[in-house]
Formats: sequence, C-alpha cells, structure tokens
Amino acid sequence: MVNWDLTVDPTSSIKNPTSTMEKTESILINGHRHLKYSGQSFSAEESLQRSKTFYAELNERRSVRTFSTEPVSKEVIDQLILAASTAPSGAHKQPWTFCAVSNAELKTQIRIAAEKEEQENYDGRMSERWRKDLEHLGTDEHKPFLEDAPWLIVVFKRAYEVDESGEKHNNYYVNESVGIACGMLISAIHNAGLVTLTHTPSPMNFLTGLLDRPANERAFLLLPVGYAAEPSYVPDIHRKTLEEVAAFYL
Ligand code: IYR
Repeated sequence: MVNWDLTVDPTSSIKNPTSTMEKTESILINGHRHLKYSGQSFSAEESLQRSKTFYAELNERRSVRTFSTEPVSKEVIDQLILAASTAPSGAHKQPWTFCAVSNAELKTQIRIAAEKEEQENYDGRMSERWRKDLEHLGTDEHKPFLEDAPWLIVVFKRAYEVDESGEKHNNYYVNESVGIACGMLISAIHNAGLVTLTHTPSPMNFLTGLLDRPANERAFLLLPVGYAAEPSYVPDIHRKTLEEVAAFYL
C-alpha cells in the first residue's frame, strides 16, 4: 500500500501556469507536491447532455483522402499539438515528438518516398486478403494528399531518453501513450473543422532521415491536416453499434 504522508506544502500557492489549477491548495505526498484537483463536474443531467453532444460531434468525423491546398495557420497547428500533448503517458514521460511540416519541398520528398514504399505494398507486400479488405475504401499507392494538405504532422514515438551522462532510459507503455495522443490529436483536428487520415506508409523509417530525427525516435503515424477538398467523397461505411462494441457487467 502507498504510504500517503500528507504534509502541508510550504511552497503551497505557487502558481502553476500550465493549467487552470492556479494558486491552488497543495500538499506533499511522500515528499512530492500535489495540487488540489479542480476539474469541472456537472449534474447527472448535464453530464448526459454533454456526453451526447460530444459523441454526436465525434461521430461526424471521417477519414478524408482529398485535401484542399488552402493554408491553415501555424497558430492552429500549435494548439492541435498542445491538445494532443495533454494525453496521459507511462510515468508521465510524454514519449512523443510531433513534427509539423508545411515546407513544400519536404512534403514532395515525403510523398515520393511514401509512394515508393506503398507501390511495393500494393504490388505484393500486402496479402491478397488485405488488398481485398481495403478495396471498398478506395486507397491505392498514390498519395497526393501528402503534397496537397497544407500540413503533415508526423508523430514520432520516443523509445528512450538519453540523460546528460549519455545513459539511455527506456520509456514506458510507449505505443499505448503515443496511440492515445494520436487519438486526441485526431479529435482536436476534427473539432477545429479540419480533416485528416491516419496514413501508415510501411516501413516508415524513411521519415527519420528526411526529418533528421535522433536515434531514440521512431515514426509512428503520419497525419495530413487541412480542409477537405470541395467536393470530397468518403466511403459509405457504418460504425458498429453499442451492442457490438461493448459488454456490460451490471
Ligand atoms: N498503408 C497503406 C495501406 C492501408 C492500410 C490500411 I489497414 C488502411 O486502413 C488503409 C490503407 C496506405 O496508406 O494506403
């Protein structure tokens, strides 16, 4: 059992500028400062209403493969990345780096390299069954969105950190942590009225070289971000029902 040594923090009321928990009450738990949680809560009725509204908004999200070249400001991208970076992570190591690319030459280089890999995937690396499973989604080896979208966000997972003495320290639950952050990024993109799709060129090591990333980072997911081309069409597919995706133990 955790020994909760609750002591009043002598530095209590220090401002924590990174959240709304400013000038909040704090205590020491086992010698570590903890802030009084001051998140919002709602009445049961309001909770239900908000959960319905949020689901309705998320249910409008679609993976869109055709992008307008209309620019999106860096300020918006900054906020989307900050939203993603609020994700929980193993031991709060925040094992992610979001590389946001708007440079046209770099986007072209990424497209060329990704299409080279995808050509090999569609030409044989993917099983017959896999190609059949993708048929109704209309994907192929051509990836014009990698140049059309005003931004590409390449998410890298950080397998380990290197301390001042050059020693490596593995991060924890890296795939889970970065996966959650990507889900939050996708939600934030949708919330801003923009579109994306989860592009997974495979293998994606070429991104390490093109983006000059250090040895502790591995490409995890590529998300083009921008406005949907007008018109854009998405496959007529449906989501599983609550009964299909959930099991309740009451
Ligand atoms: N990485 C390829 C293939 C692909 C695989 C799955 I699973 C998809 O849901 C969609 C595409 C591509 O990006 O085209």
